[in-house]
Order: sequence, then structure tokens, then C-alpha cells
Amino acid sequence: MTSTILRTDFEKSVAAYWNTHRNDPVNLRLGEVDDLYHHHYGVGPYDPSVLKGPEQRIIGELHRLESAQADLLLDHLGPVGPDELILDAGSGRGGTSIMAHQRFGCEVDGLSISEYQVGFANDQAARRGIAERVRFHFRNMLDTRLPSGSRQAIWTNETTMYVDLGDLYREFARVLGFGGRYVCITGCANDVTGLRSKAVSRINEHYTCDIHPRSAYFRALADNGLVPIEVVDLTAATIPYWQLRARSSVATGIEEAFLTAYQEGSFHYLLIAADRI
Ligand code: GPP
Ligand code: MG
Repeated sequence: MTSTILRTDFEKSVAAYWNTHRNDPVNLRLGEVDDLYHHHYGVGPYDPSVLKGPEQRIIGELHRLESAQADLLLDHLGPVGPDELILDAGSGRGGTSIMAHQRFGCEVDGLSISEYQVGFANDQAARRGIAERVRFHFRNMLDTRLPSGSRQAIWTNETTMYVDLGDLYREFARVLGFGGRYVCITGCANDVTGLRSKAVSRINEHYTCDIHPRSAYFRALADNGLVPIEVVDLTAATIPYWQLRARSSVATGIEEAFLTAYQEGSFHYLLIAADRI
């Protein structure tokens, strides 16, 4: 039977990647620090004394930087009232959604095309006793199946490189109410340097994704009634995370590509906050 959630061969291959990546110490060992499991990177300076060991201090520091990244995203999402509804588009193992619920007290829906990730995240919410307020669904963020105008805020935390931005923002514009907020943190290619650099191509290959140029974001937002209110270049703020990760026991081999891409200027780490008009 053809899945209505996974509609293309590309989506099937992305789902297969996340369904089979279950033994990923870089995410599991960090998540075990406080049971917030992230699938995004970090921001801010690290404490160099962690390099003196033991190794668990480096793990704790990497996790602190990843949670700081999620906090920064949520800073741009609010205010959100406890009776409003918000959406995590590409929710991974659930870390940002749980933090959003802790901060705003509101109900959160998270979507992922990986059934494994949905199960993992729902289990985390159940363990915390918040499963009725934080729910994860096996669904495609291009077709959320949520009522029109029903969400006060939506975010994508490093997930937009898996989808067509025009299709994504058309769906978000439908689901957000007037004046609703969209926040994106993403890595994007620098149009000014021309076509994709080798380092950016390596990142695409590593994660089976398709990093968009910076221009594609602003075009697709404007085309869909999403008006940027803030754009923050987080490139300099994320470099220390990659430097520390490169020296850790949980380095995966992709660290040098990120460092090269950011330092040569072919790639930026951006936060974009936009309002639905
Ligand atoms: C992965 O997080 C994030 C992505 C695959 C999206 C790509 C992001 C860009 C900015 C290009 P992860 O926590 O699963 O990755 P890792 O296992 O390497 O920590
Ligand atoms: Mg990670």
C-alpha cells in the first residue's frame, strides 16, 4: 500500500535514515544528561575547563549548548499563552517540544516522518506525565492535517533542509492564525559565493538532505504571507560548539565539514522569526 505520510522515494529514504539511526551516541549520551533528546546543534561559548576531563564534562557542555540553542529559538516564539496551540515541525526525539511546554504551559504537537522518533518522543512525554499536553504524530509537515488557523506558533529546528520551502510555508500559512509566529533555525548556503561549496555538499551527503540557499527562505516566506521580524546570524555563535564536538568522544566525522563551511563563509547558521499576515 502506498503510504499517505511518505509520498516520495526521497521522503522514504529520509524516514529510513531516522528510523535506523538508533545507536547515535552524539544524541543519546547528550540526551541522557537530563532526558531532553535533541536533534540540532548548539550555540554560545564553551567552558574550556571541560577539556581537562573527565569526558562526561564535555558531554554535559555540548548538551548545555544544544539546550541553549532551543531556548534561543523559544525566546523568539513567544509570548504564547497556556491555552494556545503550537507546532514543532520535524520534532525528532522531542527535546524542543518538551522545553516549549515547560516554558509556556501550552499544548504542543510535534510531527515526524520517522515512526521510531515519534515513539521515542511520546515515550519521553509519558515518562514526564505530560503526554496529554505534548503529543507526537507520525505525519508529514507538508500535510500536517491540523485545522486552518489553529496554531499560534510553529517552529522548525533544523528540519527545513528536508523539504521544498514553498510547499512547507504554504502549509504553515494555512495552519497559523493571523499574527501567528513562525521561527526557523537552519543552516543555509551563501548565495553570494555562487553554487554550493564542497563542504556543504558533504553535509548534504552525510544527512541525506538538501541545504537551501539563503535566498530561498526569504522568497518562500514572502510568497506565503510570512513577514520576517528578526533575522539573527548565529554562525559565529555555533562555531565553538563544533570545535568542542570535534574534540569529543562523540564526534561523528562531520565536524570538519561544518567548521570549513562556516569559516570559509559558504554556509550560515540563521534564525529567522516571521509573522503571519
Ligand atoms: C541533525 O541533528 C540535524 C540535521 C540532520 C539537519 C541538518 C542541519 C543543518 C544545519 C544542515 P542530529 O542531532 O541528528 O545530528 P548529529 O547526529 O550529527 O548530532
Ligand atoms: Mg545531534
